[in-house]
Formats: sequence, structure tokens, C-alpha cells
Amino acid sequence: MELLAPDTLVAVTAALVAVVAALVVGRRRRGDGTPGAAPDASPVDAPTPDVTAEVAPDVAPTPDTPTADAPTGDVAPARGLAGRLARTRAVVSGAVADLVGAGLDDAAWERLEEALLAADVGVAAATDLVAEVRREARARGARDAAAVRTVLRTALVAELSTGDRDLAHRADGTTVWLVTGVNGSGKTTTVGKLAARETAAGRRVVLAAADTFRAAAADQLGVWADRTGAELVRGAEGADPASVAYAGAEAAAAAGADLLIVDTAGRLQNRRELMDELGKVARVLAGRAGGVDETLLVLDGTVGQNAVTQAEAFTAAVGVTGLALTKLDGSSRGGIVVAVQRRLGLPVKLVGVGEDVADLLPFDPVAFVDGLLAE
Ligand SMILES: Nc1nc2c(ncn2[C@@H]2O[C@H](COP(=O)(O)OP(=O)(O)O)[C@@H](O)[C@H]2O)c(=O)[nH]1
Ligand SMILES: [Mg+2]
Repeated sequence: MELLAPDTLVAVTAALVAVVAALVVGRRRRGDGTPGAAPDASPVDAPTPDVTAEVAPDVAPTPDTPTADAPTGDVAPARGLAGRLARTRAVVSGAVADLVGAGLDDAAWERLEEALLAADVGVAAATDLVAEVRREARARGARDAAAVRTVLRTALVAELSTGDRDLAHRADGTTVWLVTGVNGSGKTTTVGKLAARETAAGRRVVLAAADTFRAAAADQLGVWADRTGAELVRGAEGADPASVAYAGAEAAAAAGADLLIVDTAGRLQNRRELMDELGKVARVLAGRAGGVDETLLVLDGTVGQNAVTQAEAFTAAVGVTGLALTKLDGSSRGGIVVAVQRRLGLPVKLVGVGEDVADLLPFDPVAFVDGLLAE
């Protein structure tokens, strides 16, 4: 590829994304907003041991907890990953067909690059991928759609196959996972799905509802606790999230739990406060639970490049170890998987492809790429 100055790249991206966004059909859901630079951490405040958290095993569902018993949605599970990725697939796979139809001329390759940008793989990856696929296709004399698809498949899989995707489990004692992300990104749902998976694997799980901003947030987690047989630890509305994390660690130790999952709030109204709060939760878990084994950042797969900006703020505040990309079922921008891994150097460990309990999948590059390129 030709080297362009960063400014030029930014301008080109902005222009392309604007054009493409206007063309791409797809529902776009926006998150809370986009944080910029990272805040600095505040000093450690040890939480008081007499926390307000209580174990509440019997929480009734509330009207504003749509997650709990939401149906699978309009995509039948039988259609598999390709069905769930239909929106992004329409963008990427359609472009491959057009490419061949147009006789693989320059304009056609440009349209493939635009399609990859529309799917939000990011400028650098789109440029590199098209250059590589073009080179390979020429070298192999690939002329039909199937051959070009194969070349693109190989390039995409290679691009995505980096990093360790396994979620950490301690050999003894309680494993601790901290789940972060902006409001609405799918944290609580992801925690619930993880609880289902882990309890099904025979593990004893405690869920700590450290989003204390609204009581409904803890109720929502309570529904998942009920469904999965996990124990719920919650605090009073407005309680210090770190105190709930602390109580969660105590409850997990008392129960001899295998896993403690801490759900958090993600309000961005005051980014600095949020990041300070998360830092404090992490420090409390370091003190009371021997550390955090996995800090997952949940990103809404429908917000496109905003997810990268959000991730940069979170990774600066807490040591994120892996990403969970949600709502890929409703997104035409599933290529964001490529962009976030490239930009952040962090592995995507999980993908959310629906609201149902089974709709959280370990991220598998081959299955994902096949889903994207299926005809
Ligand atoms: N379609 C779809 N919806 C999801 C997915 N993950 C979460 N959601 C929905 O996104 C909304 C916000 O999720 P929630 O877990 O409450 O987000 P939180 O604010 O980050 O805790 C809820 O309506 C969820 O059902 C997913 O993978 N696919
Ligand atoms: Mg939540």
C-alpha cells in the first residue's frame, strides 16, 4: 500500500465512512457516547467491611429487564452463525459477488475496500486486505467468485488469528472476572450468559451486582442468577460499587465458589468518576480476592469505530485482558472485530449474537469468517 500521512488517512476515512454509511442499510444503535483520553487513577480507598451488600437469591423480574426472558429474535438458531451475521455478511459477501461480476477491474477492487470499510474493519485493515487479496487472486489466476472468496477467507482468518482467547480459570480458589463497558453495551447480559455457561460446566458461581446506580440493574442480574443457579450479591441503590465487589469476594470465599463475576456500571456522564470507580473495584478485588483473572471489556458491535475509542479509554483505566463484542446479530459492522484487535492488540474472546442464553460464543476466527462469507 502507499503510505499516506495520518491526517490524510483520517480525512479519507471520514469521507469514505460518511459515503458508505449513507449507503449501508442497517440499524445503528448508539452507545452512551465516546470517551477520549484516559483519566488518572485516584488513591486507594479501602471499602468498609460492614458493607451494605446482601445476598438476595429471590429477585423477581422487573418490567425493565427485557434481557431475562427475551426471545431469540427474528433469526432462527438453525441458520447458525451465518444467519446471525446476516447484516455484515450482506455487505461483505455481496461485494465479492459484485467484484467478479465487474471483471475484477480497479473500480471493483475499490468497491470491495469500501465494503470492508462499511463493515468497519478499519482503514488500515481494509487497505491491507484488499492489496493482499488482489495480489493473491492475480497470482492464482482467481477469476470466479468462489476463488476470490477463498483468497479473502484465508486473508481474513490470518488477520484474526492472534492472541489467547481462553478465559482464565484459577487452578485453586475463586477465579475473578470483572466485566466493564459503557451502559447498554451488553455487560449484564454477557455476565448472565457466562454464568449459564459456567454453572452448566459444574462451577459454583457468585455474581456481584456492582452497578448500584439503579436498583433495576441488580434486579436484572438477579434474574440471571435465578435462571442459572448462581448466587447474587447486591448492594443498596447508590452503594459504593467497590463495597459490593468486596461483599462478592467474601460471599465467594464463604461458599467456596469457583468463580466470581463482577458486573459494573458504565455511565459515561462523568468519565473520570467511572474510571476511578473501576480502578477502585479492581483494587478491592486485588486485596480481597487475590486479584482479577480476567477483565473483559464489553463492546457494542453496532457502534462501529466508536467501540475502538471507548476501548482505548477503558484499557487505559483498567488492564483489560479480553474483549466481548455483542449484538453482532443486529449489526452490519461486524468487521469491527478486525479493527479492535488490530488497534488494541487485545483478543476478542467472546461474541454476542443474540439475546438468548446460548447466544454468547467463544470467538472462533474460522467460524466467524465463514459466517461472513457464506453465500
Ligand atoms: N441482539 C442482541 N442484543 C443484545 C446482545 N447482548 C445484549 N443485548 C441487549 O442489549 C441491551 C443492553 O444489554 P445490557 O446487558 O443490559 O447492557 P449493560 O447496560 O451493558 O449491562 C439489552 O436489551 C440486551 O438484551 C446481543 O448479543 N444481541
Ligand atoms: Mg448492566
